[in-house]
Amino acid sequence: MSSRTRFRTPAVVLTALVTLIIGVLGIAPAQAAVNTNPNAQTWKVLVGNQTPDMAIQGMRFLPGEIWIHQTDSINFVSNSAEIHTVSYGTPPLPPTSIANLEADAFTPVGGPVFDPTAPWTNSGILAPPVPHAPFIQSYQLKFAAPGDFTFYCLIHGEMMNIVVHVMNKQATLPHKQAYYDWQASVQSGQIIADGLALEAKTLAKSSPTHIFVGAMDDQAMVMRFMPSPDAVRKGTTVTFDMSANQGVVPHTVTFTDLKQGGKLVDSGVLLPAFAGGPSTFNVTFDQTGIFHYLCEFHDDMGMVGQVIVTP
Ligand SMILES: [Cu+2]
Repeated sequence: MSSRTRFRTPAVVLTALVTLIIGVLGIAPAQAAVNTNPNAQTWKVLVGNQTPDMAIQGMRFLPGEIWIHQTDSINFVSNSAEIHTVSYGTPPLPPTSIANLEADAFTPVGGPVFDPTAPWTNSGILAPPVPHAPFIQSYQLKFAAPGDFTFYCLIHGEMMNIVVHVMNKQATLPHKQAYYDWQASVQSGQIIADGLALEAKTLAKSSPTHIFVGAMDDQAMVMRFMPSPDAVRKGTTVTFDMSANQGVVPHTVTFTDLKQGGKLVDSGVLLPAFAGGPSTFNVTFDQTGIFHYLCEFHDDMGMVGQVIVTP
């Protein structure tokens, strides 16, 4: 929780106060105040994006490349329900197990000023507020020295990266914030279109006995069971399949009202085969009814399904 407090700098409040005081005193917008600290700009970068129903999750920093002055700050703002980090240094690879995820991604490392000589800088988990979870909604980092630095998301790997070009104070920057905002909205649309195409492609490959558990390419994830709802005859075996995920993501198939052998049917954690699996889960429906299941990691994004079993 300390990280959450630490990165919530009072800069915005101070700026508001200064504006208010200037307003009260009737002083013209003070150039002098600007000149005393000409590089105190805070840039905004969105982390991830999503459709309103959360089915499509984008895995990009928006923008993915930014030019700032030294002593500027970047405020990385969570923009999706999927969790992300802002990370620099080693370990450079996405975690392949839940244990690694907790050890590396969840632990904030570093102070409010970026230190490129430190072995490892990490924001902790950026996500919407979740009760009792140590998630942060934004992460502000100040850049003291010039250089080119590539940050990435520890959860989604080096493909989700942002290159930060920190220029000296005299350099002319190529873009203003408005340009990055425009670029972010264009790219956000492209990522969502890609995710929707991936969902359609995955659905086209599916069948009543072959349900895909999510899908993922290099920039978008589909947080859905495809197809759902599904309908089969009693006695049918249905395979739940992780193979549409080209990146590491855990899902579960957890039934809430289908018991077999006295227990609710539950796949446990599924992973894509290249990440060690298990990547498939078979269920033989031996009773008629409507059975509901969910992914324990992503049900809050609407990753729930149902199977209708007829005689
Ligand atoms: Cu899931």
